[in-house]
Amino acid sequence: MKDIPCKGCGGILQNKDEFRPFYTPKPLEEGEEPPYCRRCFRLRHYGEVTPTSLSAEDYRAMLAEIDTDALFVKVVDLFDVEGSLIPALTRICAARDLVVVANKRDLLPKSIKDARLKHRLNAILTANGFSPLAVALVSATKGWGVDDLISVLAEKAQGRDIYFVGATNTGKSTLLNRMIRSLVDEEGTITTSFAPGTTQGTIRIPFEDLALVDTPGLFKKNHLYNLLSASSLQAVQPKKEIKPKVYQLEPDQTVFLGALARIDFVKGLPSSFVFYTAPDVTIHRTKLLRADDFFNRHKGGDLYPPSALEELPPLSAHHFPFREEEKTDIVFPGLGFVTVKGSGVLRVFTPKGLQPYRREAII
Ligand SMILES: Nc1nc2c(ncn2[C@@H]2O[C@H](COP(=O)(O)OP(=O)(O)OP(=O)(O)O)[C@@H](O)[C@H]2O)c(=O)[nH]1
Ligand SMILES: [Mg+2]
Repeated sequence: MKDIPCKGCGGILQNKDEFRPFYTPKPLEEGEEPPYCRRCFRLRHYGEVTPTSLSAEDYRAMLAEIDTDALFVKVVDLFDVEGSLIPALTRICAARDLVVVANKRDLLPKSIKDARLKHRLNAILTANGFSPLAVALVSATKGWGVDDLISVLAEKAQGRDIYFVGATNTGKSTLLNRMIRSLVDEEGTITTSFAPGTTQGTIRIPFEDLALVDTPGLFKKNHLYNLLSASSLQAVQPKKEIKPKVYQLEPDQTVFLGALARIDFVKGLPSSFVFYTAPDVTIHRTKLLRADDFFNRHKGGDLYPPSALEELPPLSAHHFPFREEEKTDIVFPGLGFVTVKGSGVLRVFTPKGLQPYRREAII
């Protein structure tokens, strides 16, 4: 029998072994509408997540099969731009016609100008070795920019197949479902979820003279989702426009982002700090002198996430100087970022496996 992919995640369905991936209890008939695999079924009906992962080898094998002439659409997450670039994709994308889509525009404040965001994005893309034919800002969940994106893609594809690639959880499948809705006025059937690793194989959606193809995302190495439980992972992902929290900080003060990051203002002049994180992440200011004690007493409680039951690796320190002349972001991939204006030095603690980095402010 020919391989029948699950219409939710693209994994090849089987009905022999319920302990192996892509099991379905339903009979598999060629030519019939394929069922969902059990994992997609549970995800869609009960929000239950069964973790899976695609090995780097499987991923390379999948990419190797893609027609070299296809148009690539690389989807990045505006809440974690650099994290979702994935260096491994630079070389693959360099050889292709590429459009970059920056998704989740709805999470960043509406007050920021799109032109500013695009300008910063272009700078980041160039610095990372990407030279796309076009860059688009969209919100797949809200549908913002999706019709414009469709026109851009139609023009650049010229009848070639279009592959949606990128890091896991950037919203590739959500975007495709949204495009399907715009194009044929029907709900897309691809499974999406807050958990990384939702799409497991390629999903081809024929449209007119070409096909739109969803692909599994690549896992990010340095990322919070490698450390957290499902519920904490949900807590750190903002679902709607982030309301920035503004603090004026003095040297010798500390701010905690849950128990996932500790920012010590070790020296400098009083400066402004604007935090962009999900509302469920507690932001707590204290005196540097009291910080150790506070952390030990309140991690997993008042300092949430993680929950009290989750053991995280020990914290390690990173130092970031910042200067008056430029606004700087300290980014915690997956957790958010803080925009700093002023001058001084920060000492930042994060659990091993969550590597903070610094960039020129994106906002
Ligand atoms: N706020 C917001 N969330 C989005 C947007 N697009 C997708 N998401 C959310 O991001 C999460 C991941 O979406 P998916 O579409 O499953 O991501 P993916 O890139 O297909 O992920 P993989 O299949 O694991 O590679 C889900 O919780 C989506 O609801 C968006 O435009 N705005
Ligand atoms: Mg997907």
